[in-house]
Amino acid sequence: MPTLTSRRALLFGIPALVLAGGIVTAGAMMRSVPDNVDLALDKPTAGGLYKTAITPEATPITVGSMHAWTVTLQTADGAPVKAAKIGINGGMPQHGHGLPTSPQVTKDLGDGRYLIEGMKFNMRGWWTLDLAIDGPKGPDTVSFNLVL
Ligand SMILES: [Cu+2]
Repeated sequence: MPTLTSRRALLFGIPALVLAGGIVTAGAMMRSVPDNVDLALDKPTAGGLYKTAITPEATPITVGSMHAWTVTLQTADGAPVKAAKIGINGGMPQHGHGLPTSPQVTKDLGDGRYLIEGMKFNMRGWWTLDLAIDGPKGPDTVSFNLVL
């Protein structure tokens, strides 16, 4: 997935930029992201009930702009999960704050795909995007990491 490559480049590029600049500004705001953060945008849920994937409507994701994502849900054996309920939460683990907006599923796109609208990331750094899924196999959760 090309977006993964560019995110990796960004992840390792930030410390280099800070060094090149010669100045570390704003202390905690520039805290570096741990090297072992899993940036995969597709993964199984914590309890293994579903396979999930999230796709931004456009890349790169720009800080401060309202945008949409598509969530794809499948059962563990690959069948589309229809009529699921998805709760969305998230925030910045290193800053102790949540999302600045309250994104929601606004459309069932069919075939286990759901449109999430109202997403906004208002600063650079490490974000998590947490989904609480309630589907035919039961409730499960998944957490994605993004580095902007
Ligand atoms: Cu923050």
